[in-house]
Amino acid sequence: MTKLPDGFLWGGAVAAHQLEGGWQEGGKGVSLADVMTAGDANTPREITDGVLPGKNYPNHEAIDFYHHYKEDIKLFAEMGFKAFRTSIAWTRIFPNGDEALPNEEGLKFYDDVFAECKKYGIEPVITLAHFEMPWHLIKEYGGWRDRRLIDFYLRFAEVCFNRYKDVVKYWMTFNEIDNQADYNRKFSMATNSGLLFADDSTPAEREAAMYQASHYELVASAKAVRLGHAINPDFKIGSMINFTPQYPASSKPEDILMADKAMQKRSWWSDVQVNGEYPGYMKAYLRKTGYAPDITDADRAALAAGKVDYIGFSYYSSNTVTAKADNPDYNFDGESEQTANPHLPKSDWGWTIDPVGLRSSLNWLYERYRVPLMIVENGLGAYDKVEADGSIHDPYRIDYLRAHIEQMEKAVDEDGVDLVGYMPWGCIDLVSAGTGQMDKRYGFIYVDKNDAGEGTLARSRKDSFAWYKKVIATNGEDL
Ligand code: P53
Repeated sequence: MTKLPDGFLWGGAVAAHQLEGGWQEGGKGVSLADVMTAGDANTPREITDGVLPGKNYPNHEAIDFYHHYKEDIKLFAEMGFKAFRTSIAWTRIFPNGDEALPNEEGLKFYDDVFAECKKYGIEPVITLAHFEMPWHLIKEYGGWRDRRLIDFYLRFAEVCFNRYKDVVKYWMTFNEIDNQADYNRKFSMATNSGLLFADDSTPAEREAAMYQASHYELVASAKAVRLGHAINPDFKIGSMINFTPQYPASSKPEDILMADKAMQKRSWWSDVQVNGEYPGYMKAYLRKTGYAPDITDADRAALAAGKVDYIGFSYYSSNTVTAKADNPDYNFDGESEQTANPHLPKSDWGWTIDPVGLRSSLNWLYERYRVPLMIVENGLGAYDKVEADGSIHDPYRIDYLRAHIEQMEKAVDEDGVDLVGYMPWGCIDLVSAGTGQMDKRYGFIYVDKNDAGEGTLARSRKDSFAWYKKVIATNGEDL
């Protein structure tokens, strides 16, 4: 018997805007991702006011999965994928977001993608909103500041649930809904919630807007869960969070409390999605800060009636925090309390590498929520070198994934965690969400395109391709 259950969903994960390209094909509308420029490890991406001449928008073409999906899914099948996580670009289905009727050509594209998966017995795992809401909803409504977004989102969800009810079973409502805990990072506020702020906005303004937007998203998510179950009772509809454990920097009680408070600041979204109500600590926080988002009794009833079936989460790294004298309330803003962890190496982009943290995370999540878990992102962004003969040796990627899979298996085998699947991020090279780079690569499959946008888009197998194929074939026994 293997350490992992039969039917374990080995696969890989991507998101529509980061690989599809075809930004103006098939009647697609302009999305937030279409107005995000390329940055790099030190330069943040810019969100421009519409598509401006002379700017580099890497998601417009991405890796052109729109025209290469058959070839790419065939390669996933060659590795033995049982599952493929992608998202549905909202703007292919509702180009502006507030139309009454969907765009048939957009729906047809995903019919074709999912049929291609099914041909190889690959289960599609689908995120509805992954960092790419219609630009029109941001310009005209201010994004998720506006309660009307709930109904626009539900229309989108309903159309997708009905159209794909016989081919898609696993759904997630919003990608990394907890990322907006970072309300000082303009980028997360835009990608999560379509919130744009003036340069002179204050942290309190941003945080208040974030709680309002998050609340509407949580109501939309809960209503989508209910709607989905009514359309097909076999659907499994999950939340999706970016799980980044917050460690105390020392055994000092104040540091431990700071770490607990930091965890709360990131965990309240999944608390609401799993338990159907706001946790006590968040009610207290909103009361004390006076942010007072618009929350109605009907909203509370909707939250209670739409609990998720499972938790999908990404895991890349851990953070470490320290209590500070000038922060007596232990208020975590995502940045100020962070400190280096001397025990952990870092990636070229400064992300800590912490495989044991994945085992702790699986335990923490399962103890707290007692619902099935799915790892829907994990991986190492790295520079790859193509050798003269075209081969790509990526032992660093294999080492990272092996170490994480080892810990994942211990969590299942020794700790009894109910884990459904493992879908490492960027199974084929794609545009980085955070930096817009192509050269921050995660893939088992190399794509010939660089940060400047040059390249043939040809696909080739890295060393990690054969390695992952063997891992899947042995259900994780031969690492
Ligand atoms: P990139 C920040 C921190 C952790 C995960 O990230 C994040 C982000 C957003 O940048 O996003 C997730 O491409 C996300 C994917 C993203 C992936 O992690 O910045 O769900 O869309 O590509 C990796 O290296």
